[in-house]
Amino acid sequence: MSTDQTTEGTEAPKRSGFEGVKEASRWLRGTLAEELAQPTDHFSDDAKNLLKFHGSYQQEDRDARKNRAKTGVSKHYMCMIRLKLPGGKMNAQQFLAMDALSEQYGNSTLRFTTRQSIQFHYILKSNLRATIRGINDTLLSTLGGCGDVNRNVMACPAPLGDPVRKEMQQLAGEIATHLAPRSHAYHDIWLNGEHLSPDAAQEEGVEPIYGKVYLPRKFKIGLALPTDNCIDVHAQDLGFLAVIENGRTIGYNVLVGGGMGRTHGNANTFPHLGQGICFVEPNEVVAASEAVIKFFRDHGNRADRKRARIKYVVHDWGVEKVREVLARDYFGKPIRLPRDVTITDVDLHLGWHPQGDGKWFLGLNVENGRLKDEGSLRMRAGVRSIVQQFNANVRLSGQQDILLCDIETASRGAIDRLLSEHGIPRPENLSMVRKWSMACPAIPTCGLAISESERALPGIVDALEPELKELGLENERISIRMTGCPNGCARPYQSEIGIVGRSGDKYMLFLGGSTLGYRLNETFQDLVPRDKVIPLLKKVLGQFKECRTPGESFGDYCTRMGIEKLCEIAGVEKPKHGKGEKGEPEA
Ligand code: SRM
Ligand code: SF4
Repeated sequence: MSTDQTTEGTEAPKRSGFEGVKEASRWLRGTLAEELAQPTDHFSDDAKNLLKFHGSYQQEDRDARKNRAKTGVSKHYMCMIRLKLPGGKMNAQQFLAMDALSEQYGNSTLRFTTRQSIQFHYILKSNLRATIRGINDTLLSTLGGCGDVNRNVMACPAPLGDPVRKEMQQLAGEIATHLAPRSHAYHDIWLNGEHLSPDAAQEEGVEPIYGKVYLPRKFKIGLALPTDNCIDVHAQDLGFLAVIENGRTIGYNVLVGGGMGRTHGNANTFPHLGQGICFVEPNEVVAASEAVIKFFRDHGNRADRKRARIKYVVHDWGVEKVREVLARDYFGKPIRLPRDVTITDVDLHLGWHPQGDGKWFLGLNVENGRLKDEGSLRMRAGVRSIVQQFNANVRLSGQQDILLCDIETASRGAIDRLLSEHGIPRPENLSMVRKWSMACPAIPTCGLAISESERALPGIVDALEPELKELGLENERISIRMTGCPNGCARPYQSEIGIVGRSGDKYMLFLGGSTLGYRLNETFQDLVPRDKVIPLLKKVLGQFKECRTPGESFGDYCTRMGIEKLCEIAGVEKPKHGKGEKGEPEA
């Protein structure tokens, strides 16, 4: 036990207020239906929190806030809607329907997320039901997109037809179905009692996996290959890392306890990498998911939502105890230890690739996941044309990009021309650093944002590109991830350069992660004004160029040097680690 807030104790601490709201919600109903029927522009606090389980967040247009406040007008309320899209997979018709819905009810953009899903922004409360119905009309769903349940299940999206990926993609769907909430509330509220699946038709009142109070907090699952960790398996609450022999998956190492979120100034919150607990065979994956979820349901912290993720149970108990309790109480049989597996690569899946079935897929970089038309870059219109004309099925990656799939060889030329007509750059013409960058939405939609992110990172990359070129580092794979607050939605604590909103236009800089996702970075500097980020990085990159060992990556170099030395190189003071600001717990 290393912190003062252990996840077990003799006397149960008082449950957080939201636990009572969930329990009294009549299986996620609360007052949602009544409030939807009222001609108001926003929900009450309790309804707002239950709304998350249905895949939507109530937000406020933060750009409009100042002017509205000046003129005495109240907040501009609106909703974000998040799909549940296992493995990021949808067909051409579904994609086109999402695109049309964003035009009809949203802000004419689609936001591809870091978990292979889609978010709609700027949906008015009065349009919420119509949008969710529209989504369900295409047989997609938002149920469990957010809330204290299992979230979108990730799996490598590449449609390569190899048995390893095929199985992972299928398992992603099976896990998602198995762990979906069974309450009828979603169908009753949004679809007027229509039942889409046999699961939904089960007896009311039965949540056999979650129980009445659902989980203590969100829960995230992902499956990855050691040769292509494009979903950041160590960031998942529950990660399955394939163990492959002779081109086939013989089983999966089960990693438990990954997560990024931390709170500035709170040492009891920190990012944490998933730890190897056991090995399971492919046919045990769904049962193992249920077992770990139930373990979390019973042992997660229900008193303090800031410390409620499964990573804190793993950290506080240690791997041995988690393994023992899981085996005894949840697997009901002895656990096999994880195998030796090393992650060796990550593929962004950009550019043209043969699928292995005579067809092709084209991976396109969507900067920070925002599919929009802006100036001469008409990415949204271009993607829509390709999907429409060539019936391209769609997959989204965990790096916020889009894969257009199942394309005939004969169509490639016409598609390349469409890219040019819409000003869409070929991935091979984009800089490495832009391809390996990600930012979260932050301002104006995210209520938790302290600083800009999605709107700031393109400018930072613009400034970094010429510096890297001057240093001859333009072909180096350097991942840069930015978030508007420490919650870590773009997984910044795993990247080689992490930029995290700290206070207005000032950021914390982190260095030393790995593009492969198995190492956390460390705080390099705190409270860095946005315009000082590049000058600071430039000094370190210059030394990297001079002093790296052959083939050494920027992240490995920073780790080898250590933060103290990097600060010396940059001519700045070593950061004083405030509580929880080191990227690792202090205790
Ligand atoms: Fe996230 C909350 C956006 C992936 C950690 N996240 C939020 C909210 C809903 C803000 C809120 O609670 O009011 C953000 C909505 C912003 C907006 O305007 O749209 C938000 N998170 C996102 C997305 C859209 C970022 C993106 O750039 O794509 C991602 C949606 C994923 C999806 O499709 O399901 C997203 N969020 C993540 C990830 C990455 C991942 O899961 O691989 C993380 C880090 C991993 C983890 O969970 O620890 C992440 N989001 C958080 C946290 C911190 C949780 C914690 O344990 O402390 C919050 C805050 C919270 O839950 O209280 C949060
Ligand atoms: Fe919002 Fe923070 Fe997540 Fe960015 S990291 S979307 S600012 S919660």
